[in-house]
Amino acid sequence: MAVMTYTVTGMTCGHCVSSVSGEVGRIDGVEAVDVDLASGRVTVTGDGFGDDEIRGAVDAAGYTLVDV
Ligand SMILES: [Cu+2]
Repeated sequence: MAVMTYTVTGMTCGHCVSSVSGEVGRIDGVEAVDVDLASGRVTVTGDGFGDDEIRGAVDAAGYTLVDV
């Protein structure tokens, strides 16, 4: 099981958090998504997902993944 941390910009409220959690949570292999609104930190737990898939899901939700 891998735990990856990403930074997402543009989230301002609980609705943003649930949009990002929903899109990222749909990716195959993702078991859990934890979003910290204050820091923009998104922690993803699971197996077999890639950074590009996370980026795509964050884009689809309307936010931006900051390059690590
Ligand atoms: Cu919002």
